[in-house]
Order: sequence, then structure tokens, then C-alpha cells
Amino acid sequence: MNAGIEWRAGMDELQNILPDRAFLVKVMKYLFLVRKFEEQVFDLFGQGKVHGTTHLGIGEEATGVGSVFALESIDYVLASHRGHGQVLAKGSPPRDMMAEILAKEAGINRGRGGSMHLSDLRCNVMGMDGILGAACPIACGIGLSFRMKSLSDRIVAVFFGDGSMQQGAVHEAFNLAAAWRLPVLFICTDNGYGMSTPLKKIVNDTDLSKRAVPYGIKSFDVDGNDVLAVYRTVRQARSYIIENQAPAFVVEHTYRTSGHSKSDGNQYRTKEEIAEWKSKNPLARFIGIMLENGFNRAEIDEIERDADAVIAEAVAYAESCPNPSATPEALMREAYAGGWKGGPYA
Ligand SMILES: Cc1ncc(C[n+]2csc(CCOP(=O)(O)OP(=O)(O)O)c2C)c(N)n1
Ligand SMILES: [Mg+2]
Repeated sequence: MNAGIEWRAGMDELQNILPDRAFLVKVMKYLFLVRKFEEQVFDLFGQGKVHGTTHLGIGEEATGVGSVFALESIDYVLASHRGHGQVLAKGSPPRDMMAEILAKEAGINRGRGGSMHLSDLRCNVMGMDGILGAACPIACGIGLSFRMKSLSDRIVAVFFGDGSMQQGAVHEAFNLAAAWRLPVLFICTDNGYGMSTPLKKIVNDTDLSKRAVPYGIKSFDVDGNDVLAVYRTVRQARSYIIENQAPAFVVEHTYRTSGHSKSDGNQYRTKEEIAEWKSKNPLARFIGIMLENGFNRAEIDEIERDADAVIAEAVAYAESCPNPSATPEALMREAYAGGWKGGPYA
């Protein structure tokens, strides 16, 4: 345990949340939604309907859902390249996201962004980023705009991975956010790997939560497969930011049981390791918690069926949508971010 780092794990405060059945149902529904959304993307990719690549976070659902649920709707989010769960949890409609991933005109970014570049300004998702670490300085800019407009009731959360922690931009952003006391929540989704490289092979100390402490940033560390622990920790970090008008850092430990991207042959890890983490997967764990705390199997099955129906509708809708116009004029017009439905070129 390190000075300056708040450790959060386990279900110690579960009793405070349990009476709110509606909240637990929503958490369950979104865990299912995120899982099923990504399973569908996997299938659609196999059918050749997803262009480019896609980064699935199967096994990491509790990090996106638990973290984003702890934010307020006025808060902004910058998602990572593995951000479907973060964007869904922030409220972007699955059908609009699916249309985007299938490169349809009706997609949230008119089909020009795809799986790795989802943004939805309607729910303050400022975008996903394929350039590792690059979103952290952008988050500082958003935090600075809140400060300059005296909007002290909101924060910006930026997600990045354990591999991205080695990027200089992350540390420059830590420094700037601490020096200027910006309302930025840095969230590291530590899944133990950057592509095929295990974190333990490229850093001397794998305890990433220490990294923000020298900058004077309050740090938290949490079991990222325990959705309620993630929720509580991020909630606490958010309160800290608002009360102190200073940044915070949360490290969430998890594992992707899916490959890094669709071209991953899984040569760098053993079947046993994947099986061990599948047994600790956040959906199964949360179902266990629900069953132990007054929910019955039929209720959970119904939530799952609801999620299935939403995703089936999203896929049917997305597949039925027209492709974007490919005229030279349209390509030029849509080359920049203004192509978003509500953007300057809409
Ligand atoms: C600046 C930069 N360098 C390298 C890459 C290639 N790259 C894409 S994802 C990735 C691994 C990222 O690992 P991590 O940050 O742990 O996120 P994860 O993929 O595990 O979610 C790498 C090296 C990139 N996109 N950007
Ligand atoms: Mg990683």
C-alpha cells in the first residue's frame, strides 16, 4: 500500500447500493448490452461487414459501465480505442453506434469514423482515439474550458490502457492537470497487455496507480471486474475532483478475453490464463451478486432478453441503412470532424 493512494476493492459498501433495485437492474442491463453489442460486432466482422479493424473489450465490461455510470450526464468522456462500452454506457444509442460501425450514413459519425472513432456530442462523448495517450492532453483542454467558463460542477473523464501509460503525453497531461488544477479524471484500464506485450515485461513496477502520485494527483486502485467497486471508486474520485477542483487518477484492473484486435492470433498468452480470467468475468460475477441479494434467475433472464432485443433491433436497423455517398464532393466535405450529424457540415 502506497502513501497517497486510496485502495478500493471488495463489496464493503454494497449495502448502501442494494436498496436501489432500479440501479442494479440498469447496471445488469448495460453489462449485457455491452457484451452482446461486441459479440454482434465480432460476428458482423466475420461476415465482412465491418471495415478496418475493431477492438473488443469482452471481459472488460465492468470498467466502462461502472466508471461511466459514476459520472453525471453533464460530464464529458474521451474513450480509448477499446471504447464501445464507454460510449454505450454514456448513453449513445446502440442502433446509431452499430450503423456507424457498419459505415452507414445514419451512423453517429455518418459512417466515416467506424469502430475506433465513435463520438456522440449529444451525450458528451467527445470521441475515441486511436493514438495512444493523445486523448489525455485533449482532456486537459476540455477541463480548462470548464475552468474558464466557471463550470465547476462537471468533469471530463479520459480512458486509456496500461500500455498507453508509457506515452509521454499521459505524463505531460498529468503534470498540466495537477499544475492548473483541472477537473480531469484519468482512468487507466489495466488489462495487463499492450497488444501482445505483457505490462510486466516493459515496466519495472506494474503498480500504475503510483505513477500519478509524484504529480500530486489523488490516485485510486480498484478491481476492474467488480462493477460496483468500480462505480463506487469512480464516484469517490469524481467527488474529490469537484470538491478540490483538482484531477484524480483511477487504475482499474481487468482482462480482455477477446483478442487485441480482429487480427489477433492469441499466440502470446496461454489458454489456461484466458480460462482463468473467463471464470472471473464481470458479468458472471455481477449475476452472482444479484442472485445472492434477492434477485431471481427469471428476473435476470428477462433483463438479458431485453438486451438481446435492443441489440437485434440495432443490427437490423444498421443493416437496413443506406451506405454514405462516395462522391468526391461528399468525401471532401466529410473529411473532418464536422461530419457529425449536428456538426458544422450537417
Ligand atoms: C502512439 C501509438 N503508438 C502505438 C500504437 C499502436 N497500438 C495500438 S493499440 C496498442 C496497445 C495499447 O495497449 P493499452 O494502452 O494497454 O490498451 P489496450 O489495447 O490493452 O486496451 C498499440 C501499441 C498506437 N495506436 N498509437
Ligand atoms: Mg492494455
